Amino acid sequence: MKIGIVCYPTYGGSGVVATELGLGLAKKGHEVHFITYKRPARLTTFHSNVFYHEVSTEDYPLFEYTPYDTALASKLVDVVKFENLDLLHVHYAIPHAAVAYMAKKILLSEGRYVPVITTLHGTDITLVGSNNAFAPVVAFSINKSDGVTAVSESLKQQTYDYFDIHNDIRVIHNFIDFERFRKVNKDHFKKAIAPNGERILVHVSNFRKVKRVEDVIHIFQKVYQRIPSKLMLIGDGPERHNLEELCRKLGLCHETRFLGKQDAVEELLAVSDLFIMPSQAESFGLAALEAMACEVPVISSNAGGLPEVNIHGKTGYLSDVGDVEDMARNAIHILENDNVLREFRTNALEQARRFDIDNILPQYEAYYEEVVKMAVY
Ligand code: GMT
Repeated sequence: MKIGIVCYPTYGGSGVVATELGLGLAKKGHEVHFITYKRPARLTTFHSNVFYHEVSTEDYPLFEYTPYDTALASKLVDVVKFENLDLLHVHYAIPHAAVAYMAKKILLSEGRYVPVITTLHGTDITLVGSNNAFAPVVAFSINKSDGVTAVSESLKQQTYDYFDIHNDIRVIHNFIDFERFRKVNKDHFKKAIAPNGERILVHVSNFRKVKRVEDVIHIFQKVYQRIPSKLMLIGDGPERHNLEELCRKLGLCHETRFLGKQDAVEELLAVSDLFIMPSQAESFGLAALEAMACEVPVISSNAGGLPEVNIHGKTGYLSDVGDVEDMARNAIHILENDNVLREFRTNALEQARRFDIDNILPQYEAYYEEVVKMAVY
């Protein structure tokens, strides 16, 4: 198949999933065309059947805001026609689903039909999408998509709860590539970070308010009072300054490392003992799955789709959002005993295997076939 993928090119989860999906499809022989404003962060090497089409916008004195949506719609029309695409798969509803609908209508007016599949990722529904500024367009474009997928059962349900949706939503969970995410020996890293054999706790995110990274630091403080340990904070974002301040206030600077955005996050996960994800909202929690694939148990909130990934008492523990006492207690339980930690590590890997890319990718391929077949002109 010739597939056009529209996504945000950044390190965020939706862009990562879209890029890894595209690369996986290309490996299986499909021709994949990424259409976005910058080369996707995870598209780092050459693949013979992967193409990248950059959307460029024109600045004009009249525009206070550059009309990216219009430029993207025009690009989609151009690429679908020129590359003869069979399908457009857009990731993150805003603005991609609405823009794809516009492109589809333009193409239809020229006698060319292209089906559109929209994948909902989370904040496009739960935070941004449900905002009045976007809600009518989000609902409309979901209803007008030829196929809709959500990355968890929870997100599917929330979409039906927030909007008047009369389209079917297919759940296709996020996935993991075990060729990349697996526990490898990185003892030199471990020695550098925890020279006295301390336990290593880790958090990876975009440091937005929704991630509640301050809870990570409070949990770490309680763990540190009981068990010699270190904290690695990976990623960057708007809360970073406040978090650094908090570490200073709590006297945890020497035990905490802010590592910024990391490309080879799997190498740091490989030396970690516990992953912390106390999010306010989380449709799936891809970062937690990546940790589990590297045999790292997870302490998380029970928000959104997290219970579909992290199994309470088996791969880690779930607590109510904001209950740092409970999260710290559970973290200590896992970390203070080698045998317990070993068992949680094994379970985490076993659960992660359910989301192996080799199991999930065929679900997308089958869905593509289904949507293309039932296409209504
Ligand atoms: O987590 C973020 O803030 C980034 C966001 C995105 O859309 O880039 O992630 C969402 O999509 C990921 C991939 O499907 C999910 O694993 C994340 O759980 C989801 N984030 C939220 O729901 C907050």
